[in-house]
Amino acid sequence: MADQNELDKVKKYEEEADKYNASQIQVLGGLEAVRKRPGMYIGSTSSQGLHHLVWEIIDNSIDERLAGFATKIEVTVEADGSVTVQDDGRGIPVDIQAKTGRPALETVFTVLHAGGKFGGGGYKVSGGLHGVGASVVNALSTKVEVTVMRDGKKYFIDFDHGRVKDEMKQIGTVPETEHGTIVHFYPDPDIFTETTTFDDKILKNRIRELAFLNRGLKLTFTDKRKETAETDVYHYEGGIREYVKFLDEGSEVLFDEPIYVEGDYDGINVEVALQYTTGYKTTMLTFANNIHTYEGGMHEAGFKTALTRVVNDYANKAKIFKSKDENLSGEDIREGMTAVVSVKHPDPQFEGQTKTKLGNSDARTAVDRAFSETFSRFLMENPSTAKKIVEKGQLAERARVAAKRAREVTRKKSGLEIANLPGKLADNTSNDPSISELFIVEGDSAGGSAKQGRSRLTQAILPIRGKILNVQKASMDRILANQEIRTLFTALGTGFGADFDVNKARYHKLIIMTDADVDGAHIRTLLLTLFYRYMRPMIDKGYVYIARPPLYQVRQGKLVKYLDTDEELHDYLGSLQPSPKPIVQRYKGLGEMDPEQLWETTMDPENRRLDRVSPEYAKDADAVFEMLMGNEVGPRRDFIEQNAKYVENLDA
Ligand code: 28F
Repeated sequence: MADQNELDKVKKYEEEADKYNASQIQVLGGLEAVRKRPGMYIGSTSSQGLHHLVWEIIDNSIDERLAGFATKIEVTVEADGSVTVQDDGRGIPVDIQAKTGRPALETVFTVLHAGGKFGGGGYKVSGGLHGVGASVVNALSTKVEVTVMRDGKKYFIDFDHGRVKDEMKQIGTVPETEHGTIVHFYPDPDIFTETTTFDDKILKNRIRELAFLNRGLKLTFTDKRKETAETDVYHYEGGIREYVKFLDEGSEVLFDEPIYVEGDYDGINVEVALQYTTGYKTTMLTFANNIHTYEGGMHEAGFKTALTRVVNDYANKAKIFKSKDENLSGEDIREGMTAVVSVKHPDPQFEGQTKTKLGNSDARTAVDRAFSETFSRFLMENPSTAKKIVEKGQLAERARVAAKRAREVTRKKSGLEIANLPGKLADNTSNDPSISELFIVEGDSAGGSAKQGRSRLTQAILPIRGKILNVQKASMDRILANQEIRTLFTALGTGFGADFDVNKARYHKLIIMTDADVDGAHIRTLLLTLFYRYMRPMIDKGYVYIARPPLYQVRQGKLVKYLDTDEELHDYLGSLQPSPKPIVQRYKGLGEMDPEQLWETTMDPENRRLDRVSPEYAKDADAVFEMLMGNEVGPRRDFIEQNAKYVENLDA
């Protein structure tokens, strides 16, 4: 009989083997799950999801920065369209882990949730919306190559569709001063079926934002797809102070340097930078762990209440106000303000429709405490600036009250109530907003087809005539005076300006349906700008969509197929039998489709493709609009010259 010691050893060995097998199964199971439901991990497989891969890899470098090691992150789009990210951190550990018997580096890329979340110390900043990392990128790439430099040695491992191709090995030595991680990946076109092309504008914007949000961190961007590849460097010693200056570029400001506050409260790092312009536009950007919190949340609430309280307290103490009933509203105090609020929280809770609302209530207290003390001191020490801020608020209040009175009068006169919705609108019959959709359709003829082809219960149609709007010249004022735009607000039922209430929206889907040409792109830019400026909560709630009509119809006998690009058409025609002869129709516009075709291709919830408009996307449209409206002729001419490319970008 074997002694107890021997038996224990065998048992232990068996347990280890089980553990190992279990972990291997989990590996395959985990990455399979990612490939099966990519949307669960990266939001979608559209252009948005594609770019999410880059954000995940950069996030890991940022984590290494926040842990106190990386100082530089280089992002490169290679000539073949793949992406490389390199940091100068410690390098991902390469030692064999006791638990799995595998190198840590391999595990980071093959086990779901293994990477990025450093045990103890640092912030668990990575993860973003979906709490995923390197392994998700690996699961969704045909090829990933990782190079690690650590302790004077250089290691390499590569992966094929998420599986180890060549085991990790040392491939050389480097000076001890050279350390870090290089990740080179190829997104899988079988997953990203819409596009695998990275958009340099989207990449640059986010990289710049990260540079502002992580002061002192050096980020670079190189696009080797261009003949003359240049490297853009993003490096801001002033951090969000420079962000505020950047946002205020070209505007007159109230004080020399933005007010800046930084503090740590209960393990929450808080930064606020604030400036006032002499104009009316309010810009308040809030971030939690480098994620833009479009829906706001506790950090934003803390900032707003602190700002309102401190300004009112000051005005009372300084006897600018004779009594408390002169206190200004927060909205009036914020008019003309540009502010960036950034918190880094050890355990951020993201809530809301688009998971961009910070739910941690301790963030409210932290921002309030950090900001109010410094800001009230600033007001005491700069009485003339303080007076300007208070007077600006008073002016905003007077203007608001006057505008409200004027609105009430007009409303009574014109009686623009839902009871008499204008004739252009073909409303749907349901009163349930959650199933109601409003299609904003370019052109009367497409509008006519849409009205005939739609599902009456759920789909309302509002035709918009692009010509009237004349996007390139119309100012926002003129656009708002446009009858169809006013009809849109009336139909939506949300009210306007200060009265805007997203909870009153009569439709939870607002669908822009324009042609896939330059005019269509213009009108879409205009509408998105309008929504971004005047219906922001509709976008933040995820209620705004873009319909994607196809470009081609191929008919072969009874078989009908719709296609989007020349390439798809080519491939599809190649796959067909030569007879009967396939008939190809190219749609020049929505107006060319008959009601059945329009329904089938673009409106039928079973078949159609809709892109949800993200706040970033709308922000970009707003910037394009600003550019088109600007006085500089150069950019506008460039835009018109490159418009074909632009349409492609919008579609990406
Ligand atoms: C281009 C992308 O991914 N950089 C990274 C590190 C550093 C460490 C680490 C990463 C170890 C076992 C999880 C090093 N030394 N750039 C990157 N740099 N991950 S990812 O650790 C990951 C953990 O499982 C690191 C000491 N501690 C951590």
